Amino acid sequence: MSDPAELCHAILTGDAPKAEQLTKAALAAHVHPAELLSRYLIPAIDEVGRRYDRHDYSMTRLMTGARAMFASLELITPRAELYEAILSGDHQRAREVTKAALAASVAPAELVSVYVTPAMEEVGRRFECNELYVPELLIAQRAMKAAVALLGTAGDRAGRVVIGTVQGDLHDIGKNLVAAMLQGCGFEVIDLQVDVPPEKFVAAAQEKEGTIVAMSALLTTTMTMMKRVIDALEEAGIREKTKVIIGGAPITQQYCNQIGADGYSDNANGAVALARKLAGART
Ligand code: B12
Repeated sequence: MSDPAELCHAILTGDAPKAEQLTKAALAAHVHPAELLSRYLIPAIDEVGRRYDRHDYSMTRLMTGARAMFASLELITPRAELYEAILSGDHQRAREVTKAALAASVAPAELVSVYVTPAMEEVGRRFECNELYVPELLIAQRAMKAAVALLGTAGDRAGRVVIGTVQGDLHDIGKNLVAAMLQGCGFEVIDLQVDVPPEKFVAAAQEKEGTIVAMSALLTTTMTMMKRVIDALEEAGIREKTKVIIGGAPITQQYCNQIGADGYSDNANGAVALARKLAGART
């Protein structure tokens, strides 16, 4: 990755194509848009202004500096807005901004990992600190779903994943993020939603050989259902051909080993890496 600090230089020298290229590289490397804005774009354009005031820069150089800054800003703004739209539960805005980002060829996986997931993690954090309550949580989730619904799937399927929150458990924010991320990375995702009994996981896995079963659990009382699902896959005679990945706040690698699952991750990016590895996919 190029150093985002070079972005300052591109703006100071009025090199718009370079500013665009560096911004794209920084966003792809998950540098947060707010950081790009506050650490690079604003200081650079301030400096251009100062040089103009000191008569070091001509009006033409001021204008080319501004053009380079706008080339970068145009790439940053709509996506940063997605984070804000989800956080504030504005589902119409979330949809509009996602459409605009997709039209500008932003990769769906990048939208999910850099904007949607951090926004929902922040929602979860605020909920826990009583900074927001269940209605706001659900409204934010609706905004997230509005954005994710537009992402579709990439052309070639990287593999098939059946995902759900285990029986007795209604938490679905993390599960939805994992599903969205997998979908954004080209997997065919069958979402069984929440409170999913073992036989439903088995039936969905039986539909196609090589399916990955992905389970989410947020309660210590429901995480034991994961083992029940693995046993049910065994009983149905499809465990060998069915990979199992698990996650959720109380889950650990140790628990994964203990119940004989094939992989665990504590985040949505990790879920994709696991699924790719297990599907032997090259995406
Ligand atoms: C939001 C929330 C709720 C919401 C859920 C809304 C919804 N639609 O999901 C509501 C209000 C409904 C709720 C209800 C309850 N909740 Co609650 N809830 C939470 C809270 C605050 C945040 C969870 C969340 O969404 N986090 C944000 C997401 C992004 O993180 P995540 O789910 O962990 O997912 C990430 C990773 O874990 C991973 N991941 C997740 N799934 C998967 C799957 C795979 C395959 C992989 C690889 C990775 C992966 O990737 C995700 C993205 O990064 C947690 C506290 C916490 N910190 O976890 C409590 C918490 C989970 N809840 C708790 C409890 C007790 C309950 C209730 C029993 C409360 C009650 N008395 O009624 C009920 C249970 C209802 C039920 N039967 O399920 C406890 C659980 C305690 C325990 N150890 O069992 C917690 C930990 C709160 C606490 N500190 O006590 N809850």
